[in-house]
Amino acid sequence: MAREVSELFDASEWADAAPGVPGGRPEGFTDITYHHSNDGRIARVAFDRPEVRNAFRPHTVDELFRALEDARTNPRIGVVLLTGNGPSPKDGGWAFCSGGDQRIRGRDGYKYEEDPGGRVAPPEATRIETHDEAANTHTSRDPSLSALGRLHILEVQRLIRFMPKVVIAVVPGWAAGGGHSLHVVCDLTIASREHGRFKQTDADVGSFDAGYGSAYFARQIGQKFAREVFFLAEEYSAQRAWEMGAVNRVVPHADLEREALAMARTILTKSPTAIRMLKYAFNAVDDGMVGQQVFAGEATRLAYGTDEAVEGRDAFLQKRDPDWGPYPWHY
Ligand code: S0N
Repeated sequence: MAREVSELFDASEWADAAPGVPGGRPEGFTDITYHHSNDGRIARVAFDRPEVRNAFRPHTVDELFRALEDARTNPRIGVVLLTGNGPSPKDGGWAFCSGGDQRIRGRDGYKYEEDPGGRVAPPEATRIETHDEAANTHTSRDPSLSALGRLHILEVQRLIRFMPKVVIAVVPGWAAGGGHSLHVVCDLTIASREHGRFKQTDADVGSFDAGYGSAYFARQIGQKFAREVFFLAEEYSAQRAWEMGAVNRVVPHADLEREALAMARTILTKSPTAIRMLKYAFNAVDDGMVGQQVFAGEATRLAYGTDEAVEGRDAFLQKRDPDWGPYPWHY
Protein backbone atom coordinates (compact mmCIF):
# COMPACT_ATOMS: atom_id res chain seq x y z
CA MET A 1 0.00 0.00 0.00
CA ALA A 2 1.41 3.38 -0.99
CA ARG A 3 1.58 6.22 1.50
CA GLU A 4 -0.88 9.08 1.36
CA VAL A 5 0.53 11.68 -0.98
CA SER A 6 -2.22 13.92 -2.25
CA GLU A 7 -5.90 14.57 -1.66
CA LEU A 8 -6.69 13.26 -5.16
CA PHE A 9 -4.45 10.21 -4.82
CA ASP A 10 -6.24 6.87 -4.53
CA ALA A 11 -3.79 4.73 -2.59
CA SER A 12 -5.64 1.54 -3.53
CA GLU A 13 -4.55 2.01 -7.17
CA TRP A 14 -0.83 2.45 -6.60
CA ALA A 15 2.29 0.89 -5.16
CA ASP A 16 5.42 2.80 -4.20
CA ALA A 17 8.06 2.51 -6.88
CA ALA A 18 11.80 2.82 -6.79
CA PRO A 19 13.84 3.39 -9.94
CA GLY A 20 15.06 0.09 -11.28
CA VAL A 21 13.26 -1.89 -8.58
CA PRO A 22 9.73 -2.72 -9.73
CA GLY A 23 7.47 -2.61 -6.74
CA GLY A 24 10.37 -1.52 -4.56
CA ARG A 25 10.36 1.20 -1.96
CA PRO A 26 11.06 4.81 -2.93
CA GLU A 27 14.68 5.82 -2.60
CA GLY A 28 14.07 8.74 -0.35
CA PHE A 29 12.71 11.15 -2.91
CA THR A 30 12.07 14.47 -1.19
CA ASP A 31 10.67 16.66 -3.97
CA ILE A 32 8.58 14.21 -5.98
CA THR A 33 6.60 11.06 -5.39
CA TYR A 34 6.78 8.09 -7.74
CA HIS A 35 4.34 5.21 -8.00
CA HIS A 36 3.44 2.36 -10.29
CA SER A 37 -0.15 1.21 -10.71
CA ASN A 38 -0.87 -2.12 -9.07
CA ASP A 39 -0.66 -3.91 -12.43
CA GLY A 40 2.70 -2.22 -13.07
CA ARG A 41 1.63 -0.65 -16.37
CA ILE A 42 1.13 3.02 -15.44
CA ALA A 43 3.57 5.33 -13.69
CA ARG A 44 2.55 8.31 -11.59
CA VAL A 45 5.20 10.99 -11.11
CA ALA A 46 4.18 13.96 -8.99
CA PHE A 47 5.78 17.19 -7.88
CA ASP A 48 5.62 17.22 -4.10
CA ARG A 49 6.34 20.80 -3.08
CA PRO A 50 2.76 22.07 -2.78
CA GLU A 51 3.76 24.87 -0.40
CA VAL A 52 5.47 26.62 -3.35
CA ARG A 53 2.89 25.61 -5.97
CA ASN A 54 5.18 22.70 -6.88
CA ALA A 55 8.00 24.90 -8.14
CA PHE A 56 11.08 22.91 -9.11
CA ARG A 57 14.65 23.36 -8.00
CA PRO A 58 17.66 21.44 -9.40
CA HIS A 59 17.20 18.66 -6.86
CA THR A 60 13.55 18.30 -7.95
CA VAL A 61 14.64 18.06 -11.55
CA ASP A 62 17.22 15.38 -10.68
CA GLU A 63 14.53 13.28 -9.04
CA LEU A 64 12.08 13.90 -11.84
CA PHE A 65 14.64 12.77 -14.38
CA ARG A 66 15.38 9.57 -12.45
CA ALA A 67 11.72 8.65 -12.10
CA LEU A 68 10.90 9.41 -15.73
CA GLU A 69 13.97 7.53 -16.93
CA ASP A 70 12.86 4.56 -14.85
CA ALA A 71 9.41 4.73 -16.44
CA ARG A 72 10.95 5.07 -19.89
CA THR A 73 13.08 1.97 -19.52
CA ASN A 74 10.50 -0.22 -17.77
CA PRO A 75 9.01 -2.43 -20.49
CA ARG A 76 5.74 -2.90 -18.61
CA ILE A 77 5.00 0.82 -18.30
CA GLY A 78 3.02 2.21 -21.23
CA VAL A 79 1.66 5.48 -19.86
CA VAL A 80 3.06 8.05 -17.45
CA LEU A 81 0.91 10.47 -15.47
CA LEU A 82 2.78 13.65 -14.55
CA THR A 83 0.99 15.62 -11.87
CA GLY A 84 1.35 17.74 -8.74
CA ASN A 85 0.43 16.71 -5.22
CA GLY A 86 -1.74 18.96 -3.15
CA PRO A 87 -3.28 20.93 -1.78
CA SER A 88 -0.81 23.31 -0.18
CA PRO A 89 -0.75 22.92 3.58
CA LYS A 90 -0.25 26.69 3.79
CA ASP A 91 -3.31 27.98 1.96
CA GLY A 92 -5.08 25.04 0.33
CA GLY A 93 -4.01 26.09 -3.18
CA TRP A 94 -3.54 23.52 -5.94
CA ALA A 95 -0.76 23.31 -8.49
CA PHE A 96 0.57 21.11 -11.25
CA CYS A 97 3.83 23.04 -11.29
CA SER A 98 4.82 26.72 -11.12
CA GLY A 99 8.16 26.34 -12.88
CA GLY A 100 11.62 27.17 -11.64
CA ASP A 101 11.94 28.08 -7.95
CA GLN A 102 12.59 31.79 -8.23
CA ARG A 103 14.15 31.99 -4.78
CA ILE A 104 17.24 30.13 -5.94
CA ARG A 105 17.57 31.51 -9.44
CA GLY A 106 21.08 32.83 -9.96
CA ARG A 107 22.62 34.68 -12.85
CA ASP A 108 23.44 31.46 -14.70
CA GLY A 109 20.54 29.24 -13.72
CA TYR A 110 19.08 27.59 -10.63
CA LYS A 111 21.39 26.79 -7.71
CA TYR A 112 21.75 23.66 -5.61
CA GLU A 113 23.45 25.29 -2.66
CA GLU A 114 20.72 27.44 -1.33
CA ASP A 115 17.76 25.54 -0.12
CA PRO A 116 15.04 27.76 1.27
CA GLY A 117 12.88 24.75 2.02
CA GLY A 118 15.69 23.01 3.90
CA ARG A 119 14.80 19.75 2.19
CA VAL A 120 17.94 18.84 0.24
CA ALA A 121 19.30 15.66 1.77
CA PRO A 122 21.74 14.07 -0.66
CA PRO A 123 22.39 10.40 0.19
CA GLU A 124 25.67 9.98 2.07
CA ALA A 125 26.82 7.42 -0.49
CA THR A 126 27.05 10.07 -3.17
CA ARG A 127 29.30 12.38 -1.16
CA ILE A 128 33.03 12.91 -1.70
CA GLU A 129 34.94 12.87 1.59
CA THR A 130 38.28 14.71 1.70
CA HIS A 131 40.55 14.57 4.74
CA ASP A 132 43.56 16.90 4.96
CA GLU A 133 45.91 15.43 7.59
CA ALA A 134 48.21 18.45 7.71
CA ALA A 135 45.45 20.94 8.21
CA ASN A 136 43.40 18.44 10.19
CA THR A 137 40.30 19.35 8.21
CA HIS A 138 37.60 17.19 6.76
CA THR A 139 35.28 18.23 3.98
CA SER A 140 32.27 16.39 2.69
CA ARG A 141 30.63 17.42 -0.51
CA ASP A 142 28.07 16.09 -2.94
CA PRO A 143 29.63 16.24 -6.42
CA SER A 144 26.27 17.18 -7.88
CA LEU A 145 26.19 20.29 -5.70
CA SER A 146 27.84 22.61 -8.12
CA ALA A 147 28.27 26.32 -7.91
CA LEU A 148 27.12 26.39 -11.51
CA GLY A 149 23.49 27.12 -12.15
CA ARG A 150 21.40 24.48 -13.81
CA LEU A 151 18.61 24.64 -16.39
CA HIS A 152 18.23 20.91 -16.82
CA ILE A 153 14.44 20.95 -16.82
CA LEU A 154 15.04 21.09 -20.56
CA GLU A 155 16.53 17.58 -20.31
CA VAL A 156 13.29 16.47 -18.65
CA GLN A 157 11.33 18.07 -21.47
CA ARG A 158 13.34 16.05 -23.98
CA LEU A 159 12.86 12.86 -21.96
CA ILE A 160 9.09 13.37 -22.04
CA ARG A 161 9.19 14.27 -25.70
CA PHE A 162 11.25 11.30 -26.84
CA MET A 163 10.09 8.53 -24.53
CA PRO A 164 8.18 5.92 -26.56
CA LYS A 165 5.24 6.07 -24.17
CA VAL A 166 2.34 8.42 -23.68
CA VAL A 167 2.88 11.07 -21.02
CA ILE A 168 -0.27 12.73 -19.67
CA ALA A 169 -0.12 16.04 -17.79
CA VAL A 170 -2.67 15.75 -14.99
CA VAL A 171 -3.27 19.36 -13.94
CA PRO A 172 -5.00 19.78 -10.56
CA GLY A 173 -4.16 23.50 -10.21
CA TRP A 174 -1.65 26.01 -11.50
CA ALA A 175 0.47 25.25 -14.55
CA ALA A 176 2.66 28.35 -14.69
CA GLY A 177 6.03 29.33 -16.17
CA GLY A 178 8.20 26.26 -16.65
CA GLY A 179 5.27 24.20 -15.32
CA HIS A 180 3.19 25.46 -18.22
CA SER A 181 5.94 24.36 -20.59
CA LEU A 182 5.93 20.87 -19.08
CA HIS A 183 2.22 20.49 -19.74
CA VAL A 184 2.84 21.70 -23.31
CA VAL A 185 5.46 19.04 -23.93
CA CYS A 186 3.32 16.22 -22.51
CA ASP A 187 1.36 14.24 -25.08
CA LEU A 188 -2.03 14.92 -23.51
CA THR A 189 -3.39 17.23 -20.81
CA ILE A 190 -6.33 16.64 -18.50
CA ALA A 191 -7.24 19.43 -16.09
CA SER A 192 -9.36 20.09 -13.02
CA ARG A 193 -12.48 22.08 -13.89
CA GLU A 194 -12.48 23.95 -10.57
CA HIS A 195 -8.77 24.48 -9.89
CA GLY A 196 -6.94 24.04 -13.20
CA ARG A 197 -5.25 27.35 -14.10
CA PHE A 198 -2.82 28.18 -16.85
CA LYS A 199 -0.48 31.15 -17.02
CA GLN A 200 2.75 31.70 -18.86
CA THR A 201 4.69 33.99 -16.52
CA ASP A 202 8.07 33.74 -18.22
CA ALA A 203 8.08 37.32 -19.43
CA ASP A 204 7.02 38.55 -15.99
CA VAL A 205 10.14 37.16 -14.35
CA GLY A 206 12.67 37.72 -17.14
CA SER A 207 12.68 34.09 -18.26
CA PHE A 208 11.84 32.59 -21.62
CA ASP A 209 11.37 29.06 -22.81
CA ALA A 210 12.13 29.66 -26.46
CA GLY A 211 11.84 25.97 -27.38
CA TYR A 212 8.94 23.60 -26.89
CA GLY A 213 7.32 25.89 -24.31
CA SER A 214 6.68 28.62 -26.87
CA ALA A 215 7.43 27.58 -30.45
CA TYR A 216 5.88 24.14 -30.14
CA PHE A 217 3.01 25.61 -28.11
CA ALA A 218 2.25 27.82 -31.11
CA ARG A 219 2.12 24.69 -33.26
CA GLN A 220 -0.49 23.31 -30.87
CA ILE A 221 -2.83 26.25 -30.48
CA GLY A 222 -1.82 28.64 -33.25
CA GLN A 223 0.43 31.67 -33.35
CA LYS A 224 -2.06 34.30 -32.23
CA PHE A 225 -3.15 32.46 -29.11
CA ALA A 226 0.39 31.41 -28.20
CA ARG A 227 1.69 34.96 -28.51
CA GLU A 228 -1.20 36.18 -26.40
CA VAL A 229 -0.45 33.65 -23.66
CA PHE A 230 3.20 34.72 -23.50
CA PHE A 231 2.92 38.44 -24.19
CA LEU A 232 -0.02 39.16 -21.88
CA ALA A 233 0.74 36.51 -19.23
CA GLU A 234 -2.89 36.39 -18.23
CA GLU A 235 -4.63 33.64 -16.31
CA TYR A 236 -6.65 31.05 -18.24
CA SER A 237 -9.17 28.67 -16.72
CA ALA A 238 -9.07 25.01 -17.68
CA GLN A 239 -12.19 25.58 -19.77
CA ARG A 240 -10.60 28.49 -21.65
CA ALA A 241 -7.42 26.47 -22.21
CA TRP A 242 -9.59 23.67 -23.63
CA GLU A 243 -11.31 26.12 -25.96
CA MET A 244 -7.90 27.26 -27.20
CA GLY A 245 -6.88 23.68 -27.89
CA ALA A 246 -4.26 23.53 -25.16
CA VAL A 247 -6.08 20.94 -23.04
CA ASN A 248 -7.69 17.65 -24.03
CA ARG A 249 -10.17 17.20 -21.20
CA VAL A 250 -11.61 19.22 -18.34
CA VAL A 251 -13.10 17.13 -15.56
CA PRO A 252 -14.43 17.67 -12.05
CA HIS A 253 -11.58 18.15 -9.60
CA ALA A 254 -12.51 15.14 -7.47
CA ASP A 255 -12.47 12.90 -10.56
CA LEU A 256 -9.19 14.14 -12.03
CA GLU A 257 -6.89 11.24 -11.22
CA ARG A 258 -9.63 8.66 -11.80
CA GLU A 259 -10.26 10.11 -15.28
CA ALA A 260 -6.53 10.26 -15.97
CA LEU A 261 -6.20 6.60 -15.04
CA ALA A 262 -9.14 5.76 -17.31
CA MET A 263 -7.44 7.56 -20.20
CA ALA A 264 -4.24 5.67 -19.47
CA ARG A 265 -6.07 2.34 -19.39
CA THR A 266 -7.70 3.08 -22.73
CA ILE A 267 -4.29 3.79 -24.24
CA LEU A 268 -3.00 0.53 -22.79
CA THR A 269 -5.58 -1.39 -24.85
CA LYS A 270 -3.76 -0.24 -28.02
CA SER A 271 -0.78 -1.70 -29.82
CA PRO A 272 2.44 -0.51 -28.12
CA THR A 273 4.23 -0.42 -31.46
CA ALA A 274 1.46 1.60 -33.09
CA ILE A 275 1.38 4.11 -30.21
CA ARG A 276 5.18 4.44 -30.28
CA MET A 277 5.34 4.97 -34.04
CA LEU A 278 2.43 7.44 -33.90
CA LYS A 279 4.06 9.49 -31.13
CA TYR A 280 7.28 9.68 -33.10
CA ALA A 281 5.39 10.51 -36.27
CA PHE A 282 3.58 13.37 -34.51
CA ASN A 283 6.94 14.57 -33.17
CA ALA A 284 9.00 14.18 -36.31
CA VAL A 285 7.51 17.04 -38.26
CA ASP A 286 8.55 19.52 -35.55
CA ASP A 287 11.78 17.89 -34.39
CA GLY A 288 13.90 18.22 -37.53
CA MET A 289 16.69 15.72 -38.06
CA VAL A 290 16.46 14.51 -34.45
CA GLY A 291 12.78 13.71 -35.00
CA GLN A 292 13.66 11.82 -38.16
CA GLN A 293 16.45 10.01 -36.33
CA VAL A 294 14.14 8.87 -33.53
CA PHE A 295 11.47 7.75 -35.97
CA ALA A 296 14.07 6.03 -38.13
CA GLY A 297 15.48 4.18 -35.15
CA GLU A 298 12.10 2.66 -34.44
CA ALA A 299 11.64 1.84 -38.15
CA THR A 300 14.97 0.02 -38.01
CA ARG A 301 13.82 -1.94 -34.98
CA LEU A 302 10.74 -3.04 -36.93
CA ALA A 303 12.86 -3.95 -39.94
CA TYR A 304 15.14 -6.12 -37.78
CA GLY A 305 12.11 -8.25 -37.01
CA THR A 306 11.60 -9.25 -40.64
CA ASP A 307 12.93 -12.40 -42.35
CA GLU A 308 14.45 -10.12 -44.96
CA ALA A 309 16.68 -8.36 -42.43
CA VAL A 310 17.54 -11.67 -40.77
CA GLU A 311 18.66 -12.94 -44.20
CA GLY A 312 20.97 -9.93 -44.56
CA ARG A 313 22.53 -10.56 -41.15
CA ASP A 314 22.86 -14.33 -41.69
CA ALA A 315 24.39 -13.91 -45.14
CA PHE A 316 27.08 -11.66 -43.65
CA LEU A 317 27.81 -14.04 -40.79
CA GLN A 318 27.84 -17.06 -43.14
CA LYS A 319 30.10 -15.25 -45.64
CA ARG A 320 27.71 -15.74 -48.58
CA ASP A 321 25.69 -13.49 -50.85
CA PRO A 322 22.26 -12.63 -49.45
CA ASP A 323 19.26 -14.22 -51.17
CA TRP A 324 16.69 -11.46 -51.53
CA GLY A 325 14.58 -13.58 -53.86
CA PRO A 326 11.66 -14.21 -51.50
CA TYR A 327 11.29 -10.49 -50.75
CA PRO A 328 9.26 -8.45 -53.25
CA TRP A 329 9.77 -4.83 -54.22
CA HIS A 330 6.50 -3.67 -52.68
CA TYR A 331 4.31 -1.15 -54.48
C1 S0N B 1 1.64 30.10 -9.87
C2 S0N B 1 1.07 31.40 -9.36
C3 S0N B 1 0.31 32.13 -10.49
C4 S0N B 1 0.06 31.04 -8.24
O1 S0N B 1 -0.45 32.22 -7.65
P1 S0N B 1 -1.20 32.12 -6.22
O2 S0N B 1 -2.17 31.01 -6.24
O3 S0N B 1 -1.68 33.49 -5.91
O4 S0N B 1 -0.07 31.67 -5.16
P2 S0N B 1 1.15 32.51 -4.58
O5 S0N B 1 0.76 33.16 -3.31
O6 S0N B 1 1.77 33.35 -5.61
O7 S0N B 1 2.18 31.33 -4.26
C5 S0N B 1 2.07 30.53 -3.09
C6 S0N B 1 3.46 30.37 -2.52
O8 S0N B 1 4.25 29.68 -3.48
C7 S0N B 1 5.39 30.46 -3.82
N1 S0N B 1 5.73 30.23 -5.23
C8 S0N B 1 4.88 30.08 -6.25
N2 S0N B 1 5.54 29.88 -7.38
C9 S0N B 1 6.85 29.91 -7.07
C10 S0N B 1 8.04 29.78 -7.82
N3 S0N B 1 8.02 29.53 -9.15
N4 S0N B 1 9.20 29.88 -7.18
C11 S0N B 1 9.25 30.06 -5.86
N5 S0N B 1 8.17 30.22 -5.08
C12 S0N B 1 6.96 30.14 -5.69
C13 S0N B 1 4.95 31.89 -3.57
O9 S0N B 1 6.06 32.74 -3.42
C14 S0N B 1 4.14 31.73 -2.30
O10 S0N B 1 5.04 31.58 -1.23
P3 S0N B 1 4.73 32.29 0.19
O11 S0N B 1 3.54 31.55 0.71
O12 S0N B 1 5.96 32.02 0.98
O13 S0N B 1 4.47 33.72 -0.12
C15 S0N B 1 2.13 32.34 -8.76
O14 S0N B 1 2.65 31.76 -7.60
C16 S0N B 1 3.25 32.61 -9.70
O15 S0N B 1 3.14 33.41 -10.60
N6 S0N B 1 4.40 31.91 -9.49
C17 S0N B 1 5.61 32.16 -10.22
C18 S0N B 1 5.56 31.49 -11.58
C19 S0N B 1 6.86 31.75 -12.33
O16 S0N B 1 7.12 32.87 -12.72
N7 S0N B 1 7.69 30.72 -12.53
C20 S0N B 1 8.99 30.83 -13.14
C21 S0N B 1 8.93 30.97 -14.65
N8 S0N B 1 10.15 30.53 -15.27
C22 S0N B 1 10.46 29.27 -15.30
O17 S0N B 1 9.81 28.40 -14.80
C23 S0N B 1 11.70 28.97 -16.05
C24 S0N B 1 11.99 27.48 -16.11
C25 S0N B 1 13.31 27.14 -16.69
O18 S0N B 1 14.08 26.54 -15.98
C26 S0N B 1 13.64 27.47 -18.07
C27 S0N B 1 13.28 26.56 -19.04
C28 S0N B 1 13.56 26.79 -20.36
C29 S0N B 1 14.25 27.93 -20.72
C30 S0N B 1 14.62 28.84 -19.77
C31 S0N B 1 14.35 28.63 -18.42
C32 S0N B 1 14.79 29.67 -17.47
O19 S0N B 1 14.71 29.52 -16.30
O20 S0N B 1 15.23 30.71 -17.85
